[in-house]
Amino acid sequence: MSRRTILAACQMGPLQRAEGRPAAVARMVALLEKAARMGASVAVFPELALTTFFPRWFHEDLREADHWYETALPSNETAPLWEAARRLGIGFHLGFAERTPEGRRFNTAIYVHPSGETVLKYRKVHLPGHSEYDPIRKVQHLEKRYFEPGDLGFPVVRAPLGGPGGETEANIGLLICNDRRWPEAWRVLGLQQVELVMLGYNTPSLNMENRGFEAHHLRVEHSVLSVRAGCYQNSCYAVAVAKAGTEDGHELFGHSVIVNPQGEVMAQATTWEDEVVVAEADFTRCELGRTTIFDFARHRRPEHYARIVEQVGSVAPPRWSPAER
Ligand code: CDV
Repeated sequence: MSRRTILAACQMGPLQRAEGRPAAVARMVALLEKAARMGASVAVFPELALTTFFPRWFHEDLREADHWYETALPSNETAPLWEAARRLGIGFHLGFAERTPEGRRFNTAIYVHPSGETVLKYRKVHLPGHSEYDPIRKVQHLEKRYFEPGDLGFPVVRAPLGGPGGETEANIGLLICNDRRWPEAWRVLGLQQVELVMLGYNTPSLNMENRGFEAHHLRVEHSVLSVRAGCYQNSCYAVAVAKAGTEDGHELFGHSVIVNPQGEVMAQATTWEDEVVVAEADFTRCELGRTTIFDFARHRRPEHYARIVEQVGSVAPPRWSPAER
């Protein structure tokens, strides 16, 4: 069985608040068609790909925000995406806001096999931002208001990708946006021999917290740095995909990347618009790191990692003082 396949990052340009799902889905179908023409077996779309990045808008009453969420997929409006995947024989990753029948709200991603079946579901664990209106911020980031932390952990599954022949399998894991900055999330995937991490993001090009200066170019640098480190330290590929451009006056950066298990950027988007970039993965390349420098079974020392799971915030260290004479 071949272990080679072509991965596609399907970056999306901005979606304005007034735009509906049909406009987003039509653009996604066009991106999927382009990815298929470029030989891809799997296409990765951004976080919350079906709407504008709505957590920048404050709703006092949560029910006013209900229209941003999906209650079932595929729906009538999103069905063309599933139909296109089946027609093209390509798998896809989709980020969306999920409202469950019990009324719970999650920032969710799924990997869908070309047959239309959902193979893997993940709910974002690391929710950035705040839950109440914050007058200090120029732009709100209300993910903690609109979502609860994911309750599915970080699952990995071995599953077929699509593409010509559809024969390539990979150990697949998902992260969402802010998760990419947390080494704990990558390591939990790495401990399950993940080979392909798919993740989408919506990241403002400026730090809006106004609690200190962050140089603008470092916003992109920190995103790419996090994905490269995650791939290298866990011997996996990643496709990290932006929703980019200016949404109702608010900039999100692009720079979607495909990264290999050595932590090298294999392909990078160059616009802040709808754009497809592809790179060939050879999953046998995940074995080098996994069997040498990051052979976890031989080298990890979990007896010294207790703080990672027992402690949440950092604590100040004891102060050294000179020995008494
Ligand atoms: N959607 C996100 O999770 N965005 C965060 C921003 C707020 C820093 C990110 O980590 O990119």
